[in-house]
Amino acid sequence: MIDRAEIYVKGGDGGNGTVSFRREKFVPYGGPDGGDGGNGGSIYILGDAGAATLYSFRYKKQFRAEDGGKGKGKNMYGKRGDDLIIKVPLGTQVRLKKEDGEGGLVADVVEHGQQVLVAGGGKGGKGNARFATSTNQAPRTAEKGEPGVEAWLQLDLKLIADVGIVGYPNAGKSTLLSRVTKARPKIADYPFTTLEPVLGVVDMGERSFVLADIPGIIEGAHLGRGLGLDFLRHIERTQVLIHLVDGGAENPLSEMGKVEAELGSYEPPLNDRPRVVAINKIDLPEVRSRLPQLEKEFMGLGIPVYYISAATGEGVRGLLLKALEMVVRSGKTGTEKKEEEEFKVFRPRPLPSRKGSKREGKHDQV
Ligand SMILES: Nc1nc2c(ncn2[C@@H]2O[C@H](COP(=O)(O)OP(=O)(O)OP(=O)(O)O)[C@@H](O)[C@H]2O)c(=O)[nH]1
Ligand SMILES: [Mg+2]
Repeated sequence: MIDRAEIYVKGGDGGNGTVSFRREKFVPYGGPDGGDGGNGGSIYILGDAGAATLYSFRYKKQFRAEDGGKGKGKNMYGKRGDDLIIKVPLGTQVRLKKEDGEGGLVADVVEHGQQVLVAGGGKGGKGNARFATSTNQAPRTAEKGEPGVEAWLQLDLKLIADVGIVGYPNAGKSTLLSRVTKARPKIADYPFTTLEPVLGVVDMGERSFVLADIPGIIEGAHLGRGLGLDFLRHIERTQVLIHLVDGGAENPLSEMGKVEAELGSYEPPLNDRPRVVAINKIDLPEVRSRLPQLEKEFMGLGIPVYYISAATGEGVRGLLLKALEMVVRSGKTGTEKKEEEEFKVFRPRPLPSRKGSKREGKHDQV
């Protein structure tokens, strides 16, 4: 899945104004009649509920709106350049890329039909007809069209999940997701099997919610250890977290503490999110035999703790019901929450010309 893409956008240039004079029979010196150039087309980004990924931007990265046409004689305006619309999935954040790294947020596209101007077309130049004055009745000047705005944009697709599963590598997060949804993430008994978030829909009869499995988190992840913490941006908007703990770990409580510390050092901190703890792998005899001890240790946390086996399904339904209840209690689905946020429409200024510049996106992931 591609969750980040870089694209180049350029509004169409304005058409040049024209120098022209009327030519009529019996009128030796006709007045100026050079028309204005047409405005260049603009580029808009449009939220499209039918789009699911940023996949298409892997192949097409450059977008140019049509240039405005040149002005013509007989006071004819040049043709206006056509606008170009780029459709993106809901949950896409658009940032302006600058030479010195990431620029500001241009838009947060969360609604179907939401349209944001990202590169305005240049204005068409005035034709010489506009420059006629009483003292200069035959002006030979016309304006050039303005160049369209150009910019590099970074698109980030924020997955919109209601519940996120966090935990140490190997805790069984992907096993849990595959148990309760149709998603089929890779599962293996080595750390960092999951390299990027995977989503699935949990069908609970009358209601359903979206569950996200994300990569494992280890101590020092905020410093880049393991797979780092970047992927947490995918669950910034989840209402509820399931903290999954491997019941067979040497010290499950301290493992959980390490992950919590990392969630706290992420910006924005995620450790104030409503959460439920699930101790996994209770089907293993060595885990089952230490259950009384685990219950004692985890009781003090003051949050709901469930004992489950993602492999056999034992205890899983209770966990899901609790997660659903917490989502419902938060009163917001991922989609509703976003409507409260403010959207900025940003109009980038023209960059110094970078004609013909080609850059490959650095952040594409498969
Ligand atoms: N016995 C038992 N094994 C489990 C259970 N859940 C997961 N496992 C095993 O634990 C290993 C890790 O499972 P994953 O689901 O890949 O763990 P993960 O948390 O997604 O790991 P990362 O993606 O690396 O962070 C696999 O070998 C699973 O088969 C369980 O409930 N019982
Ligand atoms: Mg996994």
